[in-house]
Amino acid sequence: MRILFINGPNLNLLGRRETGIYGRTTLAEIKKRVLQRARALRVQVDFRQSNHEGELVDLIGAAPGRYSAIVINPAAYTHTSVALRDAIAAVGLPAVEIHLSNIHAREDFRHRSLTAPVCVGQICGFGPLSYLLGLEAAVALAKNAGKQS
Ligand code: CA2
Repeated sequence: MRILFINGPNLNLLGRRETGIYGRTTLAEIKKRVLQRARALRVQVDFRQSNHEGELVDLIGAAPGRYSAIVINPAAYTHTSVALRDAIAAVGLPAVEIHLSNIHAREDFRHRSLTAPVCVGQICGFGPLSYLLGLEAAVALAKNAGKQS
């Protein structure tokens, strides 16, 4: 089983700026933790980040047949991107939306997610743990989808 992790714009800056909101853990460290947990679960993970909306759309579009589920932190595109929403809806793979911060406890413009309605669910507010919870959810969803097909 292969799970695709997708990270949106500016998440490459994690751990270096805005540490009051996002903490001191870098994306490389989060990736390490996710891959470690994936090994224990005996699943493969590809972990990607891009600052470009079109690249994120392409990653999602290329996922069917290669991955069983998607875990996505669309970052700022969560709140703006019809293109990402349409891409997730189009591929028909189970997707889990994750966020480090609790977007519902922040500015009003972060309360709305365009992408969450086309995901199975959303995990937010747990810091780097959101990624590990996202992995657990994706593995469970992929196993379940396998049983039905
Ligand atoms: O809490 C999350 O995971 C977010 O997806 C992070 C996004 C934000 O736009 C969403 O509303 C919630 C921001 C990612 C950029 O992270 C930075 C890290 C360090 C310095 C600047 C930005």
